[in-house]
Parts: sequence; structure tokens; C-alpha cells
Amino acid sequence: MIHTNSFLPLRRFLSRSESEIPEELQRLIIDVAQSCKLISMAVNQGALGDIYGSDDTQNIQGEVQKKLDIISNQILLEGTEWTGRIAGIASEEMDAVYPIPDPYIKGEYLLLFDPLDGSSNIDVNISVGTIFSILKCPDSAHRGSDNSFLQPGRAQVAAGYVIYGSSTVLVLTTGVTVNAFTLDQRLGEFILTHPNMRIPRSTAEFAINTSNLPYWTDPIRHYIDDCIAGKKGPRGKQFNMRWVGSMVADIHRTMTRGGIFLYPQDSKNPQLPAKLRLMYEANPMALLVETAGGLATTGTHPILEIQPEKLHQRVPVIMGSTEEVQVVLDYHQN
Ligand code: AHM
Ligand code: MG
Repeated sequence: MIHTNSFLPLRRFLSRSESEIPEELQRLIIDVAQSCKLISMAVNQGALGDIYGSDDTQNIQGEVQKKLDIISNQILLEGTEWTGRIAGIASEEMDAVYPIPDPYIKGEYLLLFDPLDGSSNIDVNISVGTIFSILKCPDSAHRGSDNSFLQPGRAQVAAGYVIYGSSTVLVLTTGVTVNAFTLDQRLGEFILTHPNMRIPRSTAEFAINTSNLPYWTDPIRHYIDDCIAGKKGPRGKQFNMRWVGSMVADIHRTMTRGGIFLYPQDSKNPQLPAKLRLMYEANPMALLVETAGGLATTGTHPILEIQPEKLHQRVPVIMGSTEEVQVVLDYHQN
């Protein structure tokens, strides 16, 4: 009945993909997607489920953990640890690398995730998401150790996010194209709905938390001043501004209709000159954005080239439509 050429569930898409995705990687992506369906169900429960509010715990970043942060982390661990496909797991919500427990077999991949990004939006019913990154585990005596995770973003073999919004959408790349799949709630399947996503090269929409303005560096302040100056300013065009406060939602809008997303360096807290985490937020998003034809930079370095020094490293993030990101790079150079 539904077997038309345009009906392509994730599993079938992966198996017939142009880039010959190794079978174990296909299965791992499906495991992650499966866990995200459960997270989506939990998110949808809202006030009917016991998911709102905070726990009495803090993560390694000193942030209070929301109940849904912990639930989502647990769902992803339980959905992937037993499969024999991964050698270790790293998460925003866990201080150290999570070793695959006995008696499960260790596999050849490393999985990293921010289980529930945009936590501050959970209790107010605004879109949140899951971000994930998959690396090949180097063959070494210390398979799955902290060091085996410290690979630049270019080494990612797959990356994606799932947005829990008005619909649940998985956006995925294995480095060749970017494709989005909408969760069909009746079938319980992710169905290809946005093949080969491309980010428009130019834009007149920026996303930044302007309450941090007093703490930005000069290039960022000048760039935003010039955007706000509109048609009469040096940019000569009217800009629009959006800031959801969930990176997944802000990047999904950017991926879909173009834009520029900035969480730049700031001096608000000298201990934390950047907010977003390199390995499970910036890197997967940068791979998606660049594969879709956009650019991702810190302002001075391509994000995907950074050699990580620690698991929870933070990094300034500027990404989106190529021409606009290039303008920000020019502000930094001049
Ligand atoms: P989280 O992973 O603890 O949710 O924090 C990351 C989030 C991003 O999703 C979002 O872009 C940013 O923090 C919003 O920060 P702010 O509240 O400073 O605007
Ligand atoms: Mg996050």
C-alpha cells in the first residue's frame, strides 16, 4: 500500500545509500534513532509524565541536571551499550567516558551525545533535541579510553541531531549528503522527508543571545551592530533576528531556510570563555552544516580542524550560510 518510490524509511535509506555505509554503522545509527523515539515519547508526555523540573544533581559543567537530561541519557545508554557496536560512550551528562560494561562486547565505534540539548526550554514546552557524533575507535590497547575520543571533527563518520518540535525530525549525515527524516508517529518510523539538504549561501537572519553583548569581543559587537543598523548601515540590508535558546532548534532553522548562528566567545564568566561543547555539540553540528554547503568556525579556526584536548572542551561557535559566516570571518581579520 505505501510502497512507493518516495517512501523511504531510515533503515532502507541507509542500506541503499550512495556512500556505502558499513553495516555496523548503519545499525548503530538505527540504535541511536530508536533511542530518540523513546526520548520523543518522554518529551511528548510533558506535564503528564514525571519529566519536568530538576534533579538534585549537577553535571561536570556545574549545571543543574533536569530530570529529562538524566532520563534521556539513560535511554541512550541502555539503547546502545549492549549492541557490541561501540567501544565507549561520552555524554554531556557524564563526567568521564562510560566504558561498555561486562558482559557486553566492545565494538569499533565511539558514540558521543548531548542527550537533551536546550534543557532550559523543557519545562516551558519549547523545542529541545538530541545531538550525536560517531567516531571510529582507533585500534589501540586502550580502546574506548578518554584519549581515543580526542579526534578532530573531520574524523566523524556520522553526525546528527533529532529535534523534538511540532514534529520529531532526525537530521543525519555520514559526510556525503545531509538528509532529514520525520518520525511518522503511526508507523513509529523515521521517513525521509528532506533529501539532500542544502543551506542557502546568503541570508538576512542572525541568531545570537544579545543579552551577552557587553561581554563580546570587538569583531562580534561590530558585526551585530552593523546588522542591526539595517538598510542605512554598512550592510545595506534589513536583518531579522531569532533566538530559541535550543541549539538544535536554532540550527534546524538555519539548515532549513539559511541563517547564521553565533555563540561566540564572551567574558561574562572568565572561567568559561565559551559556552558550547566541542565534541558533542559544535562538531556534529559543524559536520552537518558544512556537508550541507555552509561554514562553521570559531571566528579564527574551522571548528572541524580543532584537535580536542579534553572531552568537555568548550568552543566559540559561528556557523550557517557561507556568505554570512565569511562576513564574520572578515570582521575578525580586519
Ligand atoms: P545545554 O546543553 O545545557 O542545554 O546548553 C546548551 C544550550 C544550547 O542549546 C543553546 O544554544 C544555548 O545553550 C543557549 O544558551 P543561553 O541560555 O545562554 O542563551
Ligand atoms: Mg547542549
